[in-house]
Amino acid sequence: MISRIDLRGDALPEGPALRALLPRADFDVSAALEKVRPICEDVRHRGDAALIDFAEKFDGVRLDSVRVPAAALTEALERLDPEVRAALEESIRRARAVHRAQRRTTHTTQVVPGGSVTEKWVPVQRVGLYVPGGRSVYPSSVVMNVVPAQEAGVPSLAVASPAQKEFGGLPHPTILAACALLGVDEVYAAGGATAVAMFAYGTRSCPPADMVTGPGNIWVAAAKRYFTGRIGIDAEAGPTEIAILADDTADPVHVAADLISQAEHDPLAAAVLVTDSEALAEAVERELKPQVEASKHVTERIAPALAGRQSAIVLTDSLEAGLTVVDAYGAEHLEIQTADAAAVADRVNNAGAIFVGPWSPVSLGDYAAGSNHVLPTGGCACHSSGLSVQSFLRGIHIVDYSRDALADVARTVVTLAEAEDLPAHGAAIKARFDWKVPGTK
Ligand code: HSO
Ligand code: ZN
Repeated sequence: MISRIDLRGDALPEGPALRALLPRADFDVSAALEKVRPICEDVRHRGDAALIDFAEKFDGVRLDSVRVPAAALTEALERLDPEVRAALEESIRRARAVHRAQRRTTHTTQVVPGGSVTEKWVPVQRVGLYVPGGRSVYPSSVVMNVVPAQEAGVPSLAVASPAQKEFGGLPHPTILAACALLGVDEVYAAGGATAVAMFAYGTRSCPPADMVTGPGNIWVAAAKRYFTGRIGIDAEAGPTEIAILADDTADPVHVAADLISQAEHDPLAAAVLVTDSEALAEAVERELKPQVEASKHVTERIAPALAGRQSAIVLTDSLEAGLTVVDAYGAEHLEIQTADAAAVADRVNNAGAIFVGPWSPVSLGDYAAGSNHVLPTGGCACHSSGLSVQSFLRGIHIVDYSRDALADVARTVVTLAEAEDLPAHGAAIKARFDWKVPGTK
């Protein structure tokens, strides 16, 4: 059901050597890149007509237009199950509270009298949010993308999600309802790489965006990579991951349930338990079987995800060694189920999000902790963070020096310019002082 990696006995290797021993899915975005290139270029040249053709090819439905009419959004919200509506509202409320606190304020540093640098935070002006359809229809991901963008003050926000044949070519009604609940009225029926290309190049019905965010499959990741450097992207989201660092105080029933919870996403999803307790490892293995059998998406996702090379139970000599392992792994989600969990969590350097103790499972964070669930995967947690207000902001430095303040530092600038053999840089300073910068040639 799940393999074991026994790292007990010898000292742990370091860095890449340790990472090579740890489980991880093959997620080869570069191979997919070649396939998405012609799709993106077709959208560039034929715009809406290409989007309509691709929806017919990939989603099996012929659209009149890619833009979702306002009435469809209102109707979807009216028809939304009141209990789901209330749950989404609670999720939004909590996410707003957390993300509002991430807002940045303009800050001025008075470097010298008469010389200041102000850092002004400006939102990205137009953002396209991609929301997957098909196997994964996640209104919660609409919340996790839209809320930080709104809290950052992004003035123009559009959502794209694949056309669904069974809903007459509209995106899934729960996605539409979530958009309506969040006040997003610009929505397109476009899927995968075609949606990313629509936002990147713009079409007659969809103005181009400065940035595209949102989860997606390998085609979405490949399209994002195709446009890297041309538009902003949040991250190339790969299959989801849960790592659990646990000791013998952890409850194997909870550990097994949490591993399964993320395996439920994708046959390539990773579920990794790192523990210094052989007894816990055995108890979790025993517990997995009945829980997996009792779950809904066993054959198509959970069983292959747990059995895949990306999932394992990793045994270590100590909790200390376990900490080294989870830091080397850099999980998207890391649960700490140990004694004194908060202190252990405090020592972790690499994780997309950390879930502390027995009452903070990843599922809570997926929906209603207030934290964001768009997080770095594939080890990217070692250098990147999850989606936040900051993802949608740019800090612009505003430099404002008086004549005296410039005169005061002129020699420094000219000296450095000459040291770099860039005399024209120095000349731009000298010209302002009749070429008489004190102490320079
Ligand atoms: N665990 C996923 C997000 C999600 N879970 C959406 C349920 N719905 C990646 O963080
Ligand atoms: Zn999830």
